[in-house]
Amino acid sequence: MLNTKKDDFLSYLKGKNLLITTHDSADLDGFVSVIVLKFFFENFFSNQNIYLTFSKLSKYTQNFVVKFLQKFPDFNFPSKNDENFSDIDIIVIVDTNNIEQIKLSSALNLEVPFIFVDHHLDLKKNYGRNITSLNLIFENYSSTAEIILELIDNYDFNLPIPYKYLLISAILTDSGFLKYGNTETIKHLLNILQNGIDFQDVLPLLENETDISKKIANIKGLQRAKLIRADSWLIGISHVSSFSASVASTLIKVGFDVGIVYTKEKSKYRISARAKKNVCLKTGLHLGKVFNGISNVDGGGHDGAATLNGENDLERTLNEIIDSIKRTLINYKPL
Ligand SMILES: [Mn+2]
Repeated sequence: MLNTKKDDFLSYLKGKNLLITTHDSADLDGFVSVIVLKFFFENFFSNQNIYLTFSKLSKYTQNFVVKFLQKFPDFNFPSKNDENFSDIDIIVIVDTNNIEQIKLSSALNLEVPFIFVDHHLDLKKNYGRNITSLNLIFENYSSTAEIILELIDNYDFNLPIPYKYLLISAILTDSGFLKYGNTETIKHLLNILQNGIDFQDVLPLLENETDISKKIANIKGLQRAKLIRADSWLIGISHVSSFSASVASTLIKVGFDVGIVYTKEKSKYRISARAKKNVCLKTGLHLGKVFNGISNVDGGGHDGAATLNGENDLERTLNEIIDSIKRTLINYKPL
């Protein structure tokens, strides 16, 4: 990240009252990015209010918070959301660049500008109030936490140990424990870890006891899976009533190259897809771009993971997705 970019970002925010938030059902990366950014701003700036707010935390994040507090009982997570937004000058939105994923009507109704700090595909949507020149959107980072870490690192800022645990946890989960990471991800981890944190101490915080409803969703999703074969590629389609992302990952684990799973409630539906990393690298498949290219829906994501929300027309959308994925896979000619 260019230093001038960081300097511009911070000098714009200096002296302004800020609200930091993230996408709905905040995952660990979104949650941690908000917490660490608030801590940094509070120490870096003076005489300005720094608020944060969440619409909802994901179940995984909630479980993490419980375990984290057993390890650091004195750590002060914000006990409740800041709700008085009357003096906010600007909103910093982390871990998404899609306003549709923010479920905070009271904050969004404020007529104030906002800036994105994110590592997802830059949707380049033209939101009138987004100061695009100040956005820190870098698709080559495997987590937003790494962008925040680099920002902080520049200013010789000493982060207390619990905050380091938070950042490591976010980087590990968002990079799929490095499966989706790169050399920079490892450098970022090394950077935090070398100051006296034992890697093995972090891992227990990230263990996930799968609850029974998720297990059942995974099993039912597998039972209902339909196989579509395109050349030597295997695409799996299934449906569940919740946990579609987890089920899509499960499809990949059992042998599908691409897993597509939908949930439907009345006319509204949600589609999650996962693809094997090596399939994306080989064929150029980018699920985020596929989803973003479907008309009349709201979708996006990464090459190997994407989500879409739509209304009516589930069949049409599914067919469009399958056709687009098939086309990319079939066009691939091994050297
Ligand atoms: Mn993220």
